[in-house]
Amino acid sequence: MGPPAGQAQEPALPAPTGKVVLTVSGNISKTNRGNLAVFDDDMLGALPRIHLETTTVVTDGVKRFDGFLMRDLLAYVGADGGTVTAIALNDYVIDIPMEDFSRFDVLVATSMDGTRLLPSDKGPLWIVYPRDDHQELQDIRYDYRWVWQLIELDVR
Ligand SMILES: Nc1nc2c(c(=O)[nH]1)N[C@H]1C(S)=C(S)[C@@H](COP(=O)(O)O)O[C@H]1N2
Ligand SMILES: [Mo]
Repeated sequence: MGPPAGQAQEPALPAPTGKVVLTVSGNISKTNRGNLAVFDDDMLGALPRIHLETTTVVTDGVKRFDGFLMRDLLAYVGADGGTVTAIALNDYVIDIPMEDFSRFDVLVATSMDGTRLLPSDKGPLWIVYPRDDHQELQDIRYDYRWVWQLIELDVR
């Protein structure tokens, strides 16, 4: 017998060589460590680079964020589901509907105003919504989803 229908193995992702900064788990078809997709800075840097400028509820004035689109990351790991659970270094956990990432250009930011985000201050990664471009996003429901110190995404 061949592999069960629908369980065809996708090509594996490259393996990280540096420190792992992001882990993607759950319903993904591309992996590089057991059932997980783990990323170091170089691997994240290979995703298309995007920037956006927006105010935030926790900083003053307009900030420039550089990073990659959440939907590009999710496509890269072959994510299939309705919800992404974002998990932070400080144990903050929140469910985000996957449709946010098709409806809006949601960024996973690696730097703010040209400086790499560090775990001591909102890093290594910060989920950033294009808040100033959409009135709908200027709402507490979305503020919850701006997870800083992001370290893991679980797709369900
Ligand atoms: N890692 C992490 N991200 C987080 C939070 C948190 O506690 N930890 N709080 C969330 C909430 S509840 C809101 S409203 C916004 C802004 O948080 P603050 O107003 O408590 O600073 O960040 C979100 N991102
Ligand atoms: Mo909040």
